[in-house]
Amino acid sequence: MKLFTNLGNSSSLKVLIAAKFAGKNVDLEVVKVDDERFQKPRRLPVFEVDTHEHIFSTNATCNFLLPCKPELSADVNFWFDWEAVQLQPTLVRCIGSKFDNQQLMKLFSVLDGILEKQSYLVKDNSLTVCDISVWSTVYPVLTDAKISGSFISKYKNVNDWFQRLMELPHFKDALSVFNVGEGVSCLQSIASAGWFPSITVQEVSEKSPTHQSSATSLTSDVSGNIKPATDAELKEVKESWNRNVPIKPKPAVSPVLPVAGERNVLVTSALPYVNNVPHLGNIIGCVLSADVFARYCRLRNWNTLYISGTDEYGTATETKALEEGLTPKQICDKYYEIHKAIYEWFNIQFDHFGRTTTPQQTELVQEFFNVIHKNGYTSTQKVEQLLCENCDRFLADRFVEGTCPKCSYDDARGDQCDGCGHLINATELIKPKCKVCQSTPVIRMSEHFFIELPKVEKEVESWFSEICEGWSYNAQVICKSWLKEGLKSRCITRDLKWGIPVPLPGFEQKVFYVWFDAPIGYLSMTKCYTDNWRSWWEYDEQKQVNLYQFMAKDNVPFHSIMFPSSLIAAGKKYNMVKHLMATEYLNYEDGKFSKSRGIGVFGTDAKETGIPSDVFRFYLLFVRPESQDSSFSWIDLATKNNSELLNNLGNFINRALVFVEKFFDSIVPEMKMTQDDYTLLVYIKREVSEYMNSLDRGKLRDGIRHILSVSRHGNQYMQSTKPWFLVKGSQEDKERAGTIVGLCCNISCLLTIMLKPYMPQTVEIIRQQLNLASELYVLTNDITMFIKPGHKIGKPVPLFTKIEQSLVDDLKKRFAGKQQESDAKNNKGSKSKSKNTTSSQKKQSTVLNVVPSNDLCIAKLEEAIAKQGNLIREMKASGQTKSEWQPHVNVLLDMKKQLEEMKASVPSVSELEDKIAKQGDIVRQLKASGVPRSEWQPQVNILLNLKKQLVDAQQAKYD
Ligand code: B3M
Ligand code: B3M
Ligand code: ZN
Repeated sequence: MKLFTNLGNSSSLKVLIAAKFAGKNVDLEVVKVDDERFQKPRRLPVFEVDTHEHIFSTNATCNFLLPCKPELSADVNFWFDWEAVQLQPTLVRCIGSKFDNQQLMKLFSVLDGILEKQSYLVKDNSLTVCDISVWSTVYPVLTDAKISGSFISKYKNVNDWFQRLMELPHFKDALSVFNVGEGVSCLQSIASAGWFPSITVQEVSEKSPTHQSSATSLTSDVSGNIKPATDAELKEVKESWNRNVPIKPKPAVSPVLPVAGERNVLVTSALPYVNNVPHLGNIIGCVLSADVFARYCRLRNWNTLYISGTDEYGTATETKALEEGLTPKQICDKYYEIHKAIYEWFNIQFDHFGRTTTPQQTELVQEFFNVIHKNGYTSTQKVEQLLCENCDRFLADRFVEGTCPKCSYDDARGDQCDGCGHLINATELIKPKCKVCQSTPVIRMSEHFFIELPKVEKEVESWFSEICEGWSYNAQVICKSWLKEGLKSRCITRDLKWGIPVPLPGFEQKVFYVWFDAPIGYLSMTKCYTDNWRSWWEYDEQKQVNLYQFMAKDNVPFHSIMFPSSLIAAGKKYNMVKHLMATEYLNYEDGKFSKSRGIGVFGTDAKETGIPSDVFRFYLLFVRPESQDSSFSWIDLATKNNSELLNNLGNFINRALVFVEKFFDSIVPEMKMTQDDYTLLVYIKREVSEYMNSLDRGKLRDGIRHILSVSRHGNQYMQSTKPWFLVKGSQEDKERAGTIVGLCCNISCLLTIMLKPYMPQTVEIIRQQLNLASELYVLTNDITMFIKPGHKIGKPVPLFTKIEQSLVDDLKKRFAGKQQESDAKNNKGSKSKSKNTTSSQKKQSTVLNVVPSNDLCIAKLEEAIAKQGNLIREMKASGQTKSEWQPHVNVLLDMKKQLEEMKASVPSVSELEDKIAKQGDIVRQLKASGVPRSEWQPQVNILLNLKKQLVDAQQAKYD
């Protein structure tokens, strides 16, 4: 018997200690992690039994070397599972971050509680093999000079037990045979050897009320133990396994149309603005989430239509066109293709991906406006605006510059002065100039259309209260806050060129505000897809349509208030949004995605990383900011890939198929199911039900966790039944092995079906390996035999590749920001002669780059901006030339951009609600303690300020 391990891998201690106790001789060979012999799958330690069979699970090895008394085996197995599924993965996830996180604390408290009552983990009060396992796993933490202190003081019982065992001769012997060193670097060795088992479902604690039916309720009790299978459950799976046949999906039709008496689902994703390359946060916020959901609907055999496209009109497009020296139309054409290519790479399966710059859109928008106008839901008002007679256009704020009325800075923009920071009104600028042609604009009154939201308020309110239950929690909160404030009339026209013309005499020069036209894009794009588009959008008692709209939360007011108002004002009964699914924001590493600073991964970059799009899809869905902000991190992506995809899911499927290939000539063997096998099916069926429950409610990230739980059950089943031993045994044993692997093939097929919404390319690969027809099967709540004995499978090949630390380091660097480049750009205009300026500039920017974005950071940045403004004023006052102060102005502009971006990321609603609750407590306590007003008033001010921020956060960026 021999143990292969890499250096410092403390998981190997388990095996060595168990061997010492068992008095068995185990040879040790220390190998490199990339040793050829241990790449399929890549993991260490590996235990080689005399028969040249390998055992990958260290717990299984321990059990093999030192079996426990049968009456203790249930308890011992509990701890083995706890160690492998909870403790070990949690620890590995702490690498590179904090060890005092909640999850780990929870686990240590459990351990401490047990060891307070008894001297060893199992009640029997003698050392068992699971003590050895857990001891080895906590070893890196409790021997770490830096972190053990806080653990020892908090978990005294754990530490006492740990030290007591450490003194035992067998423990000492093992440590002297294999010196792993001390501290958390051992965890690094474990992680680098690919051996970190999977993560539990329980890690997500969600706050929103719709989440209270927690992901684990059906499958496990409060402490995470699996609930035993009931007789009723067993009976049910037995019947469906033996009797039911899997259902084929209905053939794809085009165009898809709603059918009377069937479930019809219309899915939309917010229409991405055409003038930018979307980043991963944008992608998960809309098109990818909607895609996963639409794929799920198709998997259920529902009539599903998924519509999206680019949002192309508005000032932002005009600005971009000026920037790139192209026409707005050229910009749209160029970026439409960029968007399309990105979504193709991500395998977003739209039924139609359209654009808002189509004749169909113009016609529909004008028609809508005419009806709304005719029905009396509009009004007009005159507003003052700057007109450039030379360019023949009204100037949006960002198209004007001039001298600031406050500080006389002469490069002020129409909305804000970069010299003093004051917000200004474009019409107040001294010597205003058209940014395009430099001529002086004149002030003109311009008449605009408003939509009279107060007139539809009651209807919106009653509609909302009827259907809001199916909305994501944040969407409900945002919509409620708008209704509470009361709806006001909103301007729906603009003095722009790039938009849909207002079809009324006297308004020929005006276009519709982009947010008035964009949502109508959903309808016009459907119209481009089918002439029968009305059957999707107009209410029909017989053909009910469920409309699901996916978006980031800043789009909620437009979809929950503005667009429904337009539809109501248009008088016909339309299918209005039934499920508004809004995400929070995705951050990049510790900060925000930022185009201007080149931070983060943008759609076009993803391809270049060499990581398959399915892995991006999987990870983005895994961290989908469903009820709070979350972040994309490379190390986390690598960990999830290596532990969940490779070691859990991929490993299970690959083992099952390789086994059929190797021992059964690639023919799925006969299955003689036992009670144990049906019990496994009960556990799996529960996960399938929960998966469907989650996805029905748009909880896409929970869905993934249930898939991973299925393969985890599969792995545990294989691990405990050990077909690799059985297949070498008696005829009966061999038959048993056949049943086990036949069942595992069927579970692999089920997993493939469940994966369909998430990882389409991987599904295709597994399907070929299973040698099944391309349409696979529909997902139902029944566990059926998908693959019958006698079926010949294809060639199994590993599904996933390990992502190495070196790639992580590389990618982290690559997307950390192109500060240098942007510095170079800033300097371009100024031909700076002084090297000094450049380097101080660089320093400043780098410093700002690393400050995390939070309140403190905003304050600091504001301070820095004020300083920078003073510096520039001084330079100008002392008569320095433009080429001298221009670089500093560039820095100032850069800082302001950062500030804007930071402010745009105001804390999330839930964060603010927490803060407000805490601040309220402070105020109440102060008042109750009888201190004078001068002492509590400042705290009250903070509270009021927080409340204001809350309103802002809910309504941020909507104008
Ligand atoms: N283009 C905003 C965005 O991409 C906007 C959505 C329109 S949906 C009708 O965030
Ligand atoms: N953000 C526009 C405005 O008041 C506002 C509402 C959109 S109306 C569809 O100028
Ligand atoms: Zn002009």
